[in-house]
Amino acid sequence: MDKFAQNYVEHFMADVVAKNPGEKEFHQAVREVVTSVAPYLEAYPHLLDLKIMERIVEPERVIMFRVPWCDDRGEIHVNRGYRVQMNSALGPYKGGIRFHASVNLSIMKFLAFEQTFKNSLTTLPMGGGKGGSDFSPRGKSDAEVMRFCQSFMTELQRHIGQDTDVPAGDIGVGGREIGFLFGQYKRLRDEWTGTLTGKGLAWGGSLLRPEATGYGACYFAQEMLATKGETFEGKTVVISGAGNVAQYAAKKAMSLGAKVVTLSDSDGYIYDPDGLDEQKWAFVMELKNVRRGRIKEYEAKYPGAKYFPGERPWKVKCDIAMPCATQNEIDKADAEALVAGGCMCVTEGANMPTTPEAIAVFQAAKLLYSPGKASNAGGVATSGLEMTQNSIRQKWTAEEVDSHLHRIMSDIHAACVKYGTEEDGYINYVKGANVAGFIKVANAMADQGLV
Ligand code: NDP
Ligand code: 2IT
Repeated sequence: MDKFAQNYVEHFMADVVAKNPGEKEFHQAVREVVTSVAPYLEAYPHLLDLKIMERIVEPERVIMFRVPWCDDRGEIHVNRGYRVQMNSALGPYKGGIRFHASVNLSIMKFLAFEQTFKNSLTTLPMGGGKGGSDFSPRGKSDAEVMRFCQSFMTELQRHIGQDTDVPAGDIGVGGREIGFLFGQYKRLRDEWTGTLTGKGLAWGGSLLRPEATGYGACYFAQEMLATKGETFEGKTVVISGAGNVAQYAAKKAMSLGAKVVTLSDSDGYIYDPDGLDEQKWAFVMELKNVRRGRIKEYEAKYPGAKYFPGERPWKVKCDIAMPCATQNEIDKADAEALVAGGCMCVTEGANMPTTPEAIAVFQAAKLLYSPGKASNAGGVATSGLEMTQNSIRQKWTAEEVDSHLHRIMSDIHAACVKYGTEEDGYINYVKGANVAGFIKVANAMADQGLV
């Protein structure tokens, strides 16, 4: 980076930090993007004059609201709900809803900010947004989750709509929660529209939406590997998480001939040296999605596997790592362990799972490394396809959706190569994704005047 870009980033970040005190995840996400785009801004100074960067980090609207609900014993609880409507330059706000005890404004803003560039990369007409609550579905009954979702939607419904803001799932929000949220939305608004995505197949959902994030991440990894003449065949894959993204990343990696040896949750990870197979995968699906159990139960069922409480899987030797749990789950020491273990490719299924120090380790070692906003975009892209199907009141086949998903992931890869290839030929996917995602949003904002 030249002197101008360096100065620009430091001044810009000083303002962002002063204006958004304590929002460390948001600062982290903004710093990464502004570092990537500063040289581009220097080359196109009209974007500096238009203060595009200053506008892009300021959400168009932040909604925070009380969510009171009653548990099965009659005790009253109060959680906080959020919707960050970040940027609508390219389309209606679009992005998931996260229910997790750790949710706060910083996490909502970082996710909405990332979503803006991710959605731009998909090439579909979607702006960026994110929502959620510090409600933890863990240990709650179905009835409690339903009452919470109904209370949450009772406020949220006045801020969303099929042409305004279209939420979907994220951590802690899957098919069950989308069902409860959609039911309450429909009841209050008396309209049947595609205002939420990730819906059930019988009531407006798209085939392959549940699979899309994990499958898309594998399609993206295939493109990355192909730049080195490699494939998934015979590779050992380490995956974190055991939720929606991890489940389908594992399934696709297996079907492409890889051996998936780990899964995890926030309590620990399992290592299965023989790798998952179809039967073990079906056990995980039932464990997580029906019984809502913990991944440690895998060890009791398959004694060849070992459970490591309180640890993350990154010390396990592998060829490919796919973090699919949460933000900042790979730190510098984890990254060093992966590099030392011979890992050649890190493809993010989660949002911002790798700390900046860990990214520096991967890039210094010239690993194939892709940021979530590029490699996990298959989920929101397929949400975009669900919106299209809802609008034209049609349903596409799985093959049709899959071919769109394949093309979109491959186009995102091509955009990363175009904007991220460095002089020595190394593909800097962080820079590529940030610049490619930014250009469209910035130009749209420039075209649309001072709003
Ligand atoms: P799920 O709720 O289905 O699964 C989340 C998994 O990650 C669980 O195994 C969970 O374990 C684990 N996890 C959650 N929080 C933490 C934490 N603080 N520390 C360690 N492990 C944790 O969520 P998804 O699979 O949908 O989402 C996973 C990631 O992928 C998130 O970063 C999300 O933003 C991202 N993503 C999701 C998309 C989607 O379509 N669903 C699209 C694009 C990105 P536990 O049960 O212990 O909490
Ligand atoms: O982070 C993400 O891209 C998601 N959670 C999916 C969002 C969506 O609208 O499908």
